Amino acid sequence: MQTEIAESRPPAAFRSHDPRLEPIAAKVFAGQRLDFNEGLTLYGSSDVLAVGWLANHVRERLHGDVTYFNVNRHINPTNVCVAACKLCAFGRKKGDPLGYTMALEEAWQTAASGYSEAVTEFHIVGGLHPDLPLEYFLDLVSGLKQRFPRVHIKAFTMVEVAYLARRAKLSIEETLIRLREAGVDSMPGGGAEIFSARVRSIICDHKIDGEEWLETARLAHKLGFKSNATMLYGHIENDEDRVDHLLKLRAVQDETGGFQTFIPLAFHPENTPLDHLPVTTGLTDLRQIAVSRLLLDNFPHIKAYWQMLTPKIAQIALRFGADDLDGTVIEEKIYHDAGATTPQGMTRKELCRLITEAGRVPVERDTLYHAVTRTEDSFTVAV
Ligand code: V47
Repeated sequence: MQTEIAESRPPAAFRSHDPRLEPIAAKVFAGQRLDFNEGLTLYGSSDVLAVGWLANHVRERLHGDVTYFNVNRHINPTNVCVAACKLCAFGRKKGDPLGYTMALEEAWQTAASGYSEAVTEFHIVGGLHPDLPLEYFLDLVSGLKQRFPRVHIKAFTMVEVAYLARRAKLSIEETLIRLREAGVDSMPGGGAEIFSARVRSIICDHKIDGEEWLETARLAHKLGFKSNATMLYGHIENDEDRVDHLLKLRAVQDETGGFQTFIPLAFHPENTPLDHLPVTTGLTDLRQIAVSRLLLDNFPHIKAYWQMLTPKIAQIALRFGADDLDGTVIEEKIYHDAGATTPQGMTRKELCRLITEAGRVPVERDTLYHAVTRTEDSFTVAV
């Protein structure tokens, strides 16, 4: 899936005060795959702008100025969770007064609130509830499909799928098939965190391990689902853990081609047991976007999730390798419980302004990256 490139020498515009970037630049211009040590060099280089320049080169080779966004709505049906991940400020134990679980009718009403004909995607994730059976989630999804037949349902992380399968005593494949029959169209990228067993055992030891996350994604892709992938960074991981994570995703993508978008997620420590850790800085976030673009040569898209990065950093990320800003979101809970101060949603107009002022061309997409064309009161999707 790597791109075919004719050039083999860095264009004259590439300049860096870090000589270690020169052989990497030559490989990037020749369309060659970067290896583990080169990944470490990109993380360790003092020349973040040159790393960003290279990532921008790849981004423009793939997408020109086109920058994607969508009109979506997040739905989090429950925050009750059997896991007690140190990274998380969202989950609550059963019986906690701050725990909530939506009745189905309530979840459908949530989907409808703030809904307009413009919404093309519901993004649904939640806690690992100890009592809700698979049928609750099947009914939730099929009820949404009945009420909003044109809306794409991107639902349940690999962690949730594996948990639902275990509780229902079904295989992962059988669970995925049941979810698809109910109306799930694709899967979001959450729950991947960082695959390193050492780090995972500290920040999310109740979750499936990295190999299981990757295997669940593999099975989903083999059944024809598209999905995204994430990486949580900026906590206790090191550069080796980050490169390892990215190369493991790249290897699965070589096998399946099922990942659409990679979304690096900066850790927000507030209200988590890790609240003594500092928040990531702007340059760390931008470097992470850039290294992701450079190492994940077989991922079509890199998303700068504005809710997490802030709109200002997400806009700059469009010049550091990102080609997607995510969407209108409408109501975000996971980051806001962890102290995010960004707005909970953004309008199409605001997203387009961020993109245009970055010198890029906004293209509204559906979840599968088909362009959406709108007239005053309807939209069509170019398939
Ligand atoms: O899985 C949880 C992360 C993820 C915190 O697929 C935290 O299009 C930072 O996956 N600080 C959920 N991160 C969000 C997610 C996502 C977001 C946008 C788009 C897509 C997509 C997926 O958020 C979780 C976890 O990795 N998370 N708590 C925290 N305190």
